[in-house]
Formats: sequence, C-alpha cells, structure tokens
Amino acid sequence: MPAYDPNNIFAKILRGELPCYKVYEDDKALAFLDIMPRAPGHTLVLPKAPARNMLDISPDDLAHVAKVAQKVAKAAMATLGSDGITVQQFNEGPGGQVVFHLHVHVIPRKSGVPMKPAASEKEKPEALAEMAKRLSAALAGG
Ligand code: DGP
Repeated sequence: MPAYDPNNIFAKILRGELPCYKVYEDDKALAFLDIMPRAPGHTLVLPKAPARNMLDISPDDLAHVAKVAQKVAKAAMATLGSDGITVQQFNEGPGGQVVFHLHVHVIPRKSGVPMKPAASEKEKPEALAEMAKRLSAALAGG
C-alpha cells in the first residue's frame, strides 16, 4: 500500500487550508458534509491522525471515528427525520476509495428514496450551509 500523502484534499481541509461545511469537531476527529451528497445530510467523519484508510489507522483512532459516526447518525435521525442511515467506508482504489485520508460516510436515508450515484452532483452552497447549521446544532446539543 502506498504511504500516506499529506497533500490529499482532506488533509488540506483538516489543516484549514481548504474550507468545509463542518458539523462536528473534537481533538481526534472532524466531521463535515460531503459536497457531492448521495442523500441530504451525507456526512464524512475523519480521524485527525494521518491515516490513509482502515488498513493503516491505529485501532484506537478507528474506534474514535466509529464513535463520532454514531453521534452523527443519531443526530441525523433526530434532526432530519431520517428513516435509516447507511454507513460506508472504502479502502484503496479497488475498494472504491477516491480520497486517501480515512473517512466514514454517514448517509441519512428516507424510506423509498434511493441514494444518488457516488460523487455525481455537487450540492448548492446554500443547501450545504443550511444542512451544516442544522446538524452541528443537533451535535452540539442545541
Ligand atoms: P471515497 O474516497 O470513495 O469515499 O469518496 C470521496 C468522497 O469525498 C466523495 O463522496 C466525494 C467527496 N469529496 C470529494 N472532494 C471533496 C471536497 O473537496 N470536499 C468535500 N466535503 N467532499 C469531497
């Protein structure tokens, strides 16, 4: 497996060099909206540790990402009136990974509504900003 590349797009977001629609942050993880959501509220949860994917992350950092993914899933269920949540995580190109900093997709689902194809359509900035406001308020407990 190739080494971690600190110039990947999510590393730049983690360093604050590129913007994101943040929904949650703590000392070990960051969660922000996917700009090409497969469904409204589609969120990516990342470790702050420089891990390429599940194959090189420490078990403790992976466990923390899972905890944050659960928080995001619960917030989406409570706030967006979701009927279910799809969780996805891809490892290496043949495993479906495109951006090589580990991320877990948390995708809120509505009954009878199929997911859009992956990375098929960029969401409008206003819609992303509004969604980030709703989810971050729910995650902050407000
Ligand atoms: P994958 O590595 O296959 O899990 O897919 C990467 C995902 O990241 C895909 O759903 C689209 C999303 N994405 C790509 N570039 C950006 C970006 O610059 N910002 C955000 N927020 N999401 C991105």
